[in-house]
Amino acid sequence: MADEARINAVVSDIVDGVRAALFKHDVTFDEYRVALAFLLDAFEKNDVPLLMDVFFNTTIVKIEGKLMGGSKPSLEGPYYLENAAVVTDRLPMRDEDQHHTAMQLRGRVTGMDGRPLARATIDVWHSTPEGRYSGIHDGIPPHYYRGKIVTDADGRYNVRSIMPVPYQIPNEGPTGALLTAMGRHSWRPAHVHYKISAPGMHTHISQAYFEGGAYVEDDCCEDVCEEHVVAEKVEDGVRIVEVDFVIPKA
Ligand code: MBD
Ligand code: FE
Repeated sequence: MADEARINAVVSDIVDGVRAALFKHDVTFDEYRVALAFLLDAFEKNDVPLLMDVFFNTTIVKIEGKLMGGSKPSLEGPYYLENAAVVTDRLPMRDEDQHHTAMQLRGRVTGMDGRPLARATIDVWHSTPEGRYSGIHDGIPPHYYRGKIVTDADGRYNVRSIMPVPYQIPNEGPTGALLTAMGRHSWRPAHVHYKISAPGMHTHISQAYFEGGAYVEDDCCEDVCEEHVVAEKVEDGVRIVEVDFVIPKA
């Protein structure tokens, strides 16, 4: 993997691309100093993961998806927590949140050969109704709106939660300030995160978005692809989020 020719080819092309942009816009030394100060600030404030999520992570995810085959992957984002509990019918939530619009996460996990993946683990996590993440932001117990679902013998999963909302990425930090300075917003459409693992299989990371939802066409992280937008479907007042996954071998 770390062969010299490849490293040289990739890094040289990146540098050439940046240089071409600098020449194209006659970037001045004052602007160069602002950029350098920005990078140092982003490192110091641990904002580099978010910066990479916004600008480049999605590109690598697309490449990886193309190389692996199977369902298209998404960004993992910064808010996955490893030790969520196994859930069988409903994600844990605050009592006062139970009146929000319910959603049902369901679907089927198969291998590339079409056979069901039984006992695969699907970690799901999503925002609270006020657009925060449990265990990350203040005031929400860490296990809320998170859980590990285990697929049945037919590879199926089926679990209830409430609808997430659009999420504004932290914009008081350097990355948010950069987006603002560019005249861009820092919102993501409402989304559900999935991380699927099964022995011998590639760990698949995905997100689902809601057709017609705010920012679906204008995600600040540019992660949305057509395959991940779930069509509007409501059964007895419950928004159905039906997503099947095809997982390649590791
Ligand atoms: C999120 O919730 C998210 O999913 C991504 C990709 C980036 C920042 C916050
Ligand atoms: Fe998220």
